Amino acid sequence: MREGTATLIRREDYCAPAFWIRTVDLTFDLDPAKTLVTSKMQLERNAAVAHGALRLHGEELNVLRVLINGESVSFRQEGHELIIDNVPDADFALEIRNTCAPDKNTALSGLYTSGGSFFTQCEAEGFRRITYFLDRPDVMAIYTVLLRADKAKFPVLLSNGNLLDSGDLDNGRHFAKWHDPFPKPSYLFALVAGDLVAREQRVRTRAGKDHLLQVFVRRGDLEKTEHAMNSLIASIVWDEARFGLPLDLERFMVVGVSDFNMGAMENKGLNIFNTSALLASPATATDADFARIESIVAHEYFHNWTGNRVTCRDWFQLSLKEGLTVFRDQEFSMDMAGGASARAVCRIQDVRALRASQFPEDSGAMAHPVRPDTFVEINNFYTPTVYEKGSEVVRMYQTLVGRAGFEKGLKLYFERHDGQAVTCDDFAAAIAAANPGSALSTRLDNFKRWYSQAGTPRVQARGVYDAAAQTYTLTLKQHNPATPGQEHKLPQVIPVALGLLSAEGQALPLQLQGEDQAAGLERVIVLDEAEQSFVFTNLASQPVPSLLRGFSAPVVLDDGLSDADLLVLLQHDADAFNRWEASQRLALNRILAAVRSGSALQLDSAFIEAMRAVLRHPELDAAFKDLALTLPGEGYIAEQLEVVDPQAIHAAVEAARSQLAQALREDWIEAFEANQIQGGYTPDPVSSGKRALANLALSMLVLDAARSGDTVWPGRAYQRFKDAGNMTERLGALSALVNAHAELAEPALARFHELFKDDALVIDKWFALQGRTPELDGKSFARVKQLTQHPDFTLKNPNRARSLISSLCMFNPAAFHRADAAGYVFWAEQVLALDAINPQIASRLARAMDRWTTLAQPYRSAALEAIRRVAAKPDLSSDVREVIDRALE
Ligand code: 0A1
Ligand code: ZN
Repeated sequence: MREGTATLIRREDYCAPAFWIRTVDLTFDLDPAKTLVTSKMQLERNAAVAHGALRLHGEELNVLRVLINGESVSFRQEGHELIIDNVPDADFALEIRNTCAPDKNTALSGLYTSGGSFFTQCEAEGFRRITYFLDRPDVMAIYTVLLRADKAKFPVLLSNGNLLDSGDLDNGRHFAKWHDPFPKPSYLFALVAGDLVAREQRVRTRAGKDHLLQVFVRRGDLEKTEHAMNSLIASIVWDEARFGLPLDLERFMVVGVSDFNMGAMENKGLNIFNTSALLASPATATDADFARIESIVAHEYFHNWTGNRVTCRDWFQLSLKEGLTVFRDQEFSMDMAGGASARAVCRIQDVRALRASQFPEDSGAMAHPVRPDTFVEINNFYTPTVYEKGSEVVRMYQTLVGRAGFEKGLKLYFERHDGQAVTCDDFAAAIAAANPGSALSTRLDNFKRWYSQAGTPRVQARGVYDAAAQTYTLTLKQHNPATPGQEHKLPQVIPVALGLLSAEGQALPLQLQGEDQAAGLERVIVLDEAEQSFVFTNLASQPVPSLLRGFSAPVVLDDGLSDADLLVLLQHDADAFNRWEASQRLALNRILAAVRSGSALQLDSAFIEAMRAVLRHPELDAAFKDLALTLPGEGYIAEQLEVVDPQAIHAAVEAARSQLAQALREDWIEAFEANQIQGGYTPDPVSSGKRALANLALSMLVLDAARSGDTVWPGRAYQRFKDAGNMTERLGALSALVNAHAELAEPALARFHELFKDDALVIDKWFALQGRTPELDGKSFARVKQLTQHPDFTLKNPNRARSLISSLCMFNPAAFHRADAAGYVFWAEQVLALDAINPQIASRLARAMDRWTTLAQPYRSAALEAIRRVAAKPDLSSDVREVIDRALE
């Protein structure tokens, strides 16, 4: 969509559609240059809505004919609408014939080609780029799809549902006819046509039904699909066991494509995946890739119920399906991880991701509620707020009604709404109705502010111990800072899971004033006013509070704890999340103090010894040690500051890393040696935790070598890089060399490229590593600029564009925010270049400037100039225009 047609869409303006489309018969004569689409629909006027014209959506289409009940009718085209004024009152048949140009579709929305095959992406509004339609999620129809194509070039023809028929046609063409028995919105339509091969597996579900599972990929990639297939089977088993939700189709297909805007898409029975979220082998994918694939395969599969069987009434309700489905995939990953410690590691990783991406969003120019009130371009709202914060909101329902209560609530939700397009309010009502009298149901209106108020609430906690009365009074206050368009916020419902520890680290029984006895060692208190006090009794000494355990609400907590308190928590807290949190707070306090005072960071021995104790701890898992010893990210540190100087933050973090590297050198050596894995590769949590810690240790040792002049560890890293039996260790060793700017980095990078030059996903890692290399004297930035000229680089492939450009602009603050503004100039150029190819990808890159108003000078003025340069381009896409306008508001 280009300028001039961009309008602000408001949630409060929702109107039911004037027509329903009950069935759609689509015929595709597939040709990359010009595909012919014939759509035969059965329509019915919505009796609840006044008479009016039929207005269909369409973009970049060439209409050939329009028939109603077999007769040609006159129609008008206005902007992106095709309008038919004279429509019968009774039900009628509408036939539209049009063409589209898949080969020219670089936006990757609608029908497009990639690697010589056809794919579709219809969420959110891509179907209107295929044919004219009421392309909105509350219009649900039953689809029958006939595909016709050249048999030699496109031997595999897929669409949603069940295969009815297939066979040969004249002129070397063939056909396949598919029927999906479930009514669905157009955003869940999909087709795939190409030269693909499949891994197949038959499974039997609890009800005794047999199903065929297929994972389609390009020839040569088949051996990289085993992990995805296993993940799919595990997802099917889990959803039946945990929520009683079975697979409802005879056939469930998954397809990989290398040009894709997002991770994957949940089209009914035909999920389409970015190959980066599907393909894995030990030699080419890291532990993190294996984990990501498992979670995305699960996510898309889980959408079959939360998204497809029950869908969204309108796009403002996006978090209804996304927040809930992220919650479900996070729960799945935790259950798959196994024991308490591995579950905690999953939780820590999820929270770290939330803080790195959603917290900045919530305090930046694009801040929006989980259920937004307005948008220009819905594609701009597939955000960490809608997804990850949305998942935290669903998690709070579970915390407030309990696990069993949440399962009951979900059951009622499906009983009430299966087959419907509904709202976040409907979801809240179902969970509350299934749990009358619960902590949720008694405060439902207040709880729903999580959907309507943007911003991350700040919670301040202060405790006062009264030795004479043996009471501890915990006072909690909440405040949600202003966000664009929302000056004043009301208090929200904040469940605070907590425990109290003695100074020696013992868990203390929790008895609130007025209670007859203690209610265990952990409990959830609910803050739902601006300020509340909770009095704990029967405490013989001043306790150390462990608050917000497991990150029980998506808030920023100021608990005012001293270093001594944090050290107690780090050593003794029964909640592994809060042990990790203590490690991060200890580090953060020191880094912030240095940045705020403008002085060089000097780590104290208390901190170093605490870190040493974690590293040497005989019982803690390697995965936990890795997370506790990894310093907070530079973006997260920036979030804590009112005025952000990215260079000062970078300098403090680098100083902390190099001092930790030096002070713990012997311990790093021991950790490295102790966490070697013999035997074959498996991506299980224990092995991947060990590899993560060994990689961290190696990076510290190579970093310290850069200081001391030692050549042994860079040499060992290079050797490990060469000999590694899996990508996690190979990339770990390569990163250690590259990030430390070691001399051996160059030959290692060259060798890596040579080894993997034919594997696009691995070459993406090669670009990303260089895009994210910590800055040293401008070298990292210069390298990225140079790499844009590399023969393997292209902006046309989203994975490749992200691997280099987003790595620099979004994940490498010290290389990006330069005093000479060259980073911002580069950003503006790339946003504009990308916008001409793929507005969705351009718009995501545009968001690198979301937080420009918090930058210190000279960055702030230079950033503004670059944003204005982009804004001055007359024909920006509405995607980029919305982001840029918001940045300038
Ligand atoms: N619904 C998918 C994500 C998705 C959204 C939009 C897309 O194109 C604009 C593609 C995929 C999911 O949550 O997995
Ligand atoms: Zn999703």
